[in-house]
Amino acid sequence: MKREELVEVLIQEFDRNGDGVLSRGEFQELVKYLIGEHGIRISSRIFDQFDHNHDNAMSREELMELIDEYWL
Ligand SMILES: [Ca+2]
Ligand SMILES: [Ca+2]
Repeated sequence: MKREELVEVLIQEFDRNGDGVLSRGEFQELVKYLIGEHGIRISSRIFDQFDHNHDNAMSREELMELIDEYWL
């Protein structure tokens, strides 16, 4: 699966309110899904690291960078 497709799948799956970005809470669910319960503790730190424009939302572009960094 290409990164672009992966981002779309993740957004579709975890963007509960359908606004096209992941909120802190939605992102926490994603991290939990990807790396398990212990991910909850670090999800906020990861969120802050990749929310480059600090709008408290994880956009597709920001999510792409996260995937580049970790290739989850
Ligand atoms: Ca959302
Ligand atoms: Ca952002």
